Amino acid sequence: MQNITLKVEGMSCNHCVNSVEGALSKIGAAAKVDLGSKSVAVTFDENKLSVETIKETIEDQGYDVV
Ligand SMILES: [Cu+2]
Repeated sequence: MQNITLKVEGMSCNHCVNSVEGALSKIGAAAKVDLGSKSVAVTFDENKLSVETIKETIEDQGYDVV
């Protein structure tokens, strides 16, 4: 398993948290959003998912990975 922390712009409330965490959960990644630091900690299996896929999944929800 691999752990990464991404900076994400645009998340402002619990709806955003649920959108990001839910979308990542659907592709098999465990995510924890921290609104205070505008970051998302993601744990995933690097044999099944790439960082690029995770970034795209977050951006598909309407947020910007910076
Ligand atoms: Cu929101």
